[in-house]
Parts: sequence; C-alpha cells; structure tokens
Amino acid sequence: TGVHTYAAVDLGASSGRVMVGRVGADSLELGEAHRFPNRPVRLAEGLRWDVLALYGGVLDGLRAAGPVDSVGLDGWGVDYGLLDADGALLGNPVHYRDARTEGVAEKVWATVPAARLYAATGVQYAPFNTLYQLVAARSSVQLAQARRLLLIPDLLSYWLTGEQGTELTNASTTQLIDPRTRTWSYALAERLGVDLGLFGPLRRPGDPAGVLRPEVLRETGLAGPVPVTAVGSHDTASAVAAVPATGERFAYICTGTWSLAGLELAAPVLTEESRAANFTNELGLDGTVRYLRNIMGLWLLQECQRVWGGPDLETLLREAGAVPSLRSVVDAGDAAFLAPGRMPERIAAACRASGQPVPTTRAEVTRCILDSLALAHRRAVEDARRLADRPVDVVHLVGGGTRNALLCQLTADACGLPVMAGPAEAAALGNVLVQARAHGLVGDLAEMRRLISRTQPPVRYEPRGDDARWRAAEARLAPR
Ligand code: LFR
Repeated sequence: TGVHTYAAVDLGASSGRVMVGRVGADSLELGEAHRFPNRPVRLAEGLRWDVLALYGGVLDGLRAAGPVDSVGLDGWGVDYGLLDADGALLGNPVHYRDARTEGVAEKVWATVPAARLYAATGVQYAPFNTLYQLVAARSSVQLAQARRLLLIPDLLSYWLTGEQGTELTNASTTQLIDPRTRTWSYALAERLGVDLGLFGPLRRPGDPAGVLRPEVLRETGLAGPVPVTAVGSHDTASAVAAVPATGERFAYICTGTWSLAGLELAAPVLTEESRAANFTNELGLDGTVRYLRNIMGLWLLQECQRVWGGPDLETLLREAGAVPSLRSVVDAGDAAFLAPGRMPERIAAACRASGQPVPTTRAEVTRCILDSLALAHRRAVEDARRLADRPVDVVHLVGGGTRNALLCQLTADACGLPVMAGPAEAAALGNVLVQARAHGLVGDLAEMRRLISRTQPPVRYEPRGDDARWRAAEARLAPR
C-alpha cells in the first residue's frame, strides 16, 4: 500500500507522548499510542528531570505503537544530559526552571557584552539558555567528568540507537549557534570557555539517526530494522513546521506550557531593537529562522491549578468566561513568573504593584491569566511584524492551548486579526511529516503545510473589534 507509518515521540514540559502518523500520497492521520506524565523532581541539589521515567514512557509508547517505518523524537529545548567516558549518564538532567542560573547571565555579559552575544547568536535573553547553564556548571564535578553533552531528544535517541548527534534546530536554543552560518559560534564558545567538543556532530532534520538497538527491539516487540530519523527535534521547530498556513503573511503562536509567538523568516533579525524586544532567532526547517518571543503561556494557569488542588480546566474556563474581561492584566512575558510555586499570590502581587484590582477568586485569577496571555500574544505579533518589517494577515495558533476556545477568541480579539486554531498536536505532526519527507513521501515545507491544512483543518476565530480596550489594557503594563 502507499501508506507509511511513523512514530513521533514528543516530550513536553508536563507530559510526553508517542503519536502514530499514517501518511499517504494525499492523506495524513494522527493517533495517540501512549501518553505519560513528565514530573520534575525537586532534590536537595535542585530541580531535576526524571529522564529515565521519560525513556520508560518512550519504550511503552513504541510497544503500543506497533510496526512503524521510522521513529522521530522532539522535545523541549535547552536542557541536556552529560555522559561520561563510558557513555553513561552523569546525574539527572537539570530542569531549565532550576535556580542555578540566577545571576549567571550578568557574569557572562561582563566577558561578552549582551549586545555582542545577541549579534553573534540572535538568541533572546533567558536565564536558562544552555550557554548560561554550562557557565553555571563550570566548576561542577559532573561537567569535569563529562565527555559528551546530549540535548534531551538527542539523549533519548542515543539510548534508542547507540548513536550520538546534535540536531540543529534544538542546538540553536543553546545560544552557541550562529544563525547566519547555521553552525557553531566557535569564537564565542572559546571566549566563554565552553568546550564545543562536548557536543556530538550536528545533524539536520531528515538526516538518518541510527536504528533501534536489538535490546530496544526486544523490549518493544518491534521487528527490525527500525530507523530513527532526525526531525526538527526542538518541539517548537516541529510545531512551526506544522502550522497549516496556506499563504505567506502569517504569524504563529505555539501554545502549551509556553506561548512562542512570532514569524518564520528567511534570515535572522539581529538588530539592537530586536534584542531590546527580546526576540529570538531560532533555526527552523529548510533554512528558515523562527523569529519569536517566549511568553509564559499556560504555565501560569498550570501552576495555579497545582496550588488549587487540580480543579479541571473546563470548570475554570467556564467560570472565567463569566468574569468581566480585562479588569487586571500582568506582563506574561516577564521572567519573574519563570520559577514554580505560589503562582496565584505572585499574580495578585503583580496586579497590586501596577495599581489594578487584585484578582482573588479562582475565576478572577484564571480570567486575568487568559487576558494577560492574549495581550502578550498581541504585543508579540505586533512587535515581530514591526521588527522584521513583514505584513501579517492571519495568526495561526497551534499546540495544546488551541483546545482552550476562550484563549483562541481572546487572542483574535487582542490581535485584531483572524485566528486559525489547530492542530493541537502540531509538534507531533511536524515530526511525522519530516520523517515522511525523508522517505520521499511529501515535498517542501509549503506542501507539508497544505497537507496539514487539508487533513486537519483549523478552526477560525474572528476578532470582535474592541481594539481600544486592548490598547488601554496594554497601557497598564510597563512599556517593553
Ligand atoms: C517549548 C520550549 C520552548 C523553549 C522552552 C524551554 O516546549 O521548547 O521553545 O524556550 O520550551 O526549552
């Protein structure tokens, strides 16, 4: 038959999943084989990922997926595991929300000023960029013993295949890649004492990345050989590849734990203005640049839900829908919300500090979060199109947040543009299609997107035309 089957492993900050994509000449179907929680663990030494549990989830998922033509892995950016000279993992990978990077960026800037760092890498300031994590770990025993550094999806890929590499889209989140040459920024690494020899050879989406080891075949019940194919292993790169845009004048927002909002460009924007607006130039498929801003995203709500004992989202959203809109807003782009804990209090404090009504009930806090996210989406889309000097007619929302209809509508209202919402599993779809393409099934990025828009049509939300209210709300936030 002409239908091929691909397993897409997609690791998010709160859950991982193994999805199965079936791709034919003009068909694309996605199903879920297995979903498992990703629960970070707080140890005395800090916040860590339970990466062995994730690997166990991946094996369970591959077993549930059944026969596949190839496997691809994507996950969140910046974080990594270290291997010793025997290839064994050294310790538990550190979570990007861990406090070890506090104050580290400032130290780095004393050696390489922030402006030069941006000119060389195009990467936004975030305390957790791999570069800052490596500087924070500089005198650690583990780093001294490490012979290899593998980003999280590359680490799991290594465990599946025995082969080591560094996939480019995710490498671009390290702040050690030059977005113009699309290879390592050797001079910068040397200046900051980062050993680039720790990284495995670069590979690009579509490159072969090994085959499942015999032990893995036995554990999953799969019959070999099963190739692993490099995809856009940064989850955001895979999600952007799956934006079902039919034209060129679109902005995208990948919504999940984070909101990543911006444009797809042919070249990086490295201006000082762009740096001040904290836009990043991460690498995408086929020579593209993901020009975007990180917004705290549904993390704000997830953290509140945790404090509230896990009320279900449906109920919260229904209640929030009944609360008056735009009473109080916070800056959802503010890194002050990065760390876990006490989120309702921190949001209340931010409202108080900016002289707005303090949300107290769950419904009010939820409303404040959704309004604030929509407002941050508006700012990001506006800033991106101004800084990159590109017209935008439509905003594509993809990722888990598209299941939140209120967020979709508010984003359309805030941006004053139609929003096309979906697919929710964009990262897995981008992952599947890059594998399919490597095996000759689909054409270029535009064709991949047409296939997605035909087979997983997005839902359209029209803006309700209250721009003045959003502008007024924006004025209550600190200028960016
Ligand atoms: C989204 C994401 C973002 C990245 C953040 C930390 O899952 O990959 O793109 O900034 O997680 O890695």
